[in-house]
Formats: sequence, structure tokens, C-alpha cells
Amino acid sequence: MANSVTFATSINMSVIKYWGKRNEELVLPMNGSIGLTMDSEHLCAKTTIEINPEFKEDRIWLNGKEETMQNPRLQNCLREIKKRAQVPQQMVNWKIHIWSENNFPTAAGLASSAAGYACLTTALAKLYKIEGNISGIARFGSGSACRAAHGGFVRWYPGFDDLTGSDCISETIFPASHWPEMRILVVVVNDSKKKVSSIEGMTRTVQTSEFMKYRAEKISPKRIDQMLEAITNKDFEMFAELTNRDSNEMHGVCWAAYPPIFYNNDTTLGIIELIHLYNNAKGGHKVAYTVDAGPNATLFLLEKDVTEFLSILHHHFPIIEEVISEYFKGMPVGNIPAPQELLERIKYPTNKPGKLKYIIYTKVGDGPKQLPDCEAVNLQSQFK
Ligand code: 2P0
Repeated sequence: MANSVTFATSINMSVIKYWGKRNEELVLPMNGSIGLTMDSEHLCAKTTIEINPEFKEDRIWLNGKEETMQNPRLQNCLREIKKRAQVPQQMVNWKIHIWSENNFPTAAGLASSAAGYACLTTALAKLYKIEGNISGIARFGSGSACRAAHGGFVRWYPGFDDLTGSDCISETIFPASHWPEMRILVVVVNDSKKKVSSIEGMTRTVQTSEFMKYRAEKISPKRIDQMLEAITNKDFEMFAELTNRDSNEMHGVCWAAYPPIFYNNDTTLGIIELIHLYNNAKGGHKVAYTVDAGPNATLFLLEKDVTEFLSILHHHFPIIEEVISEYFKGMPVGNIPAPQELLERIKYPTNKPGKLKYIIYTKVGDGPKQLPDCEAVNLQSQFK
């Protein structure tokens, strides 16, 4: 049997956001969340794993650099996988080598660890012949990895089992094909400020933000039901308003931590303001935004609106001419001048060029994908 496998997995961007744990050790969230897994063609973590009786020790390389295996989250994932392994015990005892790389810059502040852990867990499950839903194992690596273990529109249930977390899993509620017009723009914002990590941010928020409990208990469950309705009916208007509100509220809860935590910068806030002005000028929600634990904004919109919206965005946040060839990543985008009559209705100042670093244009994807051996992570052979 093959003792090595390679998988590619993308990010899952939440539209109803996970923020705060009720149990840090088991990575149990305060509230449920919903997210869209992106297409792994444009944004992915790729992981190759091999188990081999000749390996002397467990080793891991991330983006070509060897890292320590003594990372508690990695060890927790491995432990949970080995508990469920369906291969002979001697194989479970063989040492493992892991090679993982991202096809997007790790420093971009995107959910690289979520994609990485979802990919690692899916590959391990294949290697150790574990059947069924493995999202609860990916959760031990990183909370949002639980959602990234599935494709399409994904719901993560907080569960009720506080002793072992056995029912804290996610599942696809609709495949990517359910809403084929849905498009995603990841807007990577130039920023030099060091942010508070999401682990630290969540802990501080849970301990000090008076709004946290109210959000988890009173708001999130209702909003999840509404979001399910919006996605079921492919009601973009409703989807967008819920997405925008939930992102703003997550950041409001962070502001209410003490000391407060701010993830948005001036550019993020400018993008949000511009989207509201654009939606207002269009007479309804054409663009939705969400912001994670950093300044980047992820936008959702229907395919028919992408070219016009980008013309407006780049009119107000101009691209530096010299970097334009590197600026657009992912699927090809159209290019039209910003319609004058819209600009007059929007009335928003134009920033100096370079506030946006680049844009990734993508769509909803099908989740973790096994790749043939010829696509194994490149540097593999050098490190055996
Ligand atoms: C989410 N985020 O729903 C939320 C919204 C960021 C903002 O999940 O500590 O890396 O590993 O559970 O998953 C990012 O936090 O945190 C995150 P851990 P994680 O996607």
C-alpha cells in the first residue's frame, strides 16, 4: 500500500464568525459559525505525508524550512488521529515526515494555519485509513481548520459534549455548485503593525468583554438560522447584510475587550465605508465584507458585479502602476473605467496609491483534494 499521500486544501472564510472558546484545551467555540471554503486552485495549503519504517524520527517542514514537532496543537492532532487509526499497529508506530507549503504568502495574514491543519488532518486520515467526518480532529490544530476540512458552504456546530468535544464538528450544508455565481475577493491590505494573535485575542475577549456572552448566547444562534435561510434561498441581499453585521459585531466585541483589541486599520475601515456607499448608490447590497483577526478584507459578490465593483474600488484605492502585473491573483478580472455617474453618487475621497497590496479573485471550492504523487510537495526528496 502507498505510505505517502498529498492533499491540497483551501481556506474557509467565515461569514458568521467564530470568536472565543468555552474550552481552550479541546478548542470548543462559544458559538457556532458558518463559512465558505475557497477554491484550492487559487489559495491552498499543500501537504505531503509519508510514514516509513526507516525514518528515525518524526519531522516537519513548513514552506521548505524544518520546524519543531513539539508543537502542542500538532501533537494533539497526531494523537487524535492515531487513536482512530485503522491500519496495523506496527504502521501506527512508524515515524512520519510532513512537508507542507502554501501557494499564498503566509505573511498575508490569511488563515494559513486553518488550511494547513485541515490539509494535514485529511492527509493523515487517508494514510491511517480513518473513515467519516474528521473535522473534529482538524479542530485540535486550529479552530477554523474544523470548517476548512469540508468544501462548499460549511457549518461548524459548537456541540454539547464539554467533556470530550465529540459533537463539535462541521459539515457541508451546501456544495459549491449550489450558488455558482458567488465570487470572493480577498483584499490584502498593506500593514506593518503587529496584531494580537487570534488565540490571545479570543482569550482576552472571553475574559474581559462584556459583549462576548451576549453575542454567543443571544445573537449568534439566531443569526446562524437567518444565514442558513439566506444561503438556502440564494438571497444575496440577506446574505450580505448578515455577513457585514456579523463581521462588524465580532470587531465590536474585540473593541469591548480590556485593553481593547483592534484588527482593522484605516484602509480596512475605508474599504468598509466605500462598500456601504457603493451598495447605497446601487440601491441594495451588491457587495458583502468580512474581516478576520487582521486588516485584510474578504468580499463576497455575485459574478455579474465583480468588474464594476473593482473599477470603483481601484478608483478610490489606486494600484501602484509598477506592481500591477503582480497585483491581480487568482482568476482573471475584467477592466473597465469606473462609471462617472456612480462616482458622483458615491462621493468618496481617493486615497494615495498603494494602500492595497494585492487582490485574490476566487470562488467557492470543493474542499480538500487528493493530488497524484507527481504533485507531492517539491522539496520532499531533499530531506529524506
Ligand atoms: C473564523 N477566526 O471564524 C474566525 C474569525 C478569525 C476571525 O477562526 O485558536 O486560528 O486556532 O481556534 O481558528 C481564527 O482563529 O483560532 C479564526 P484557534 P483560529 O474564521
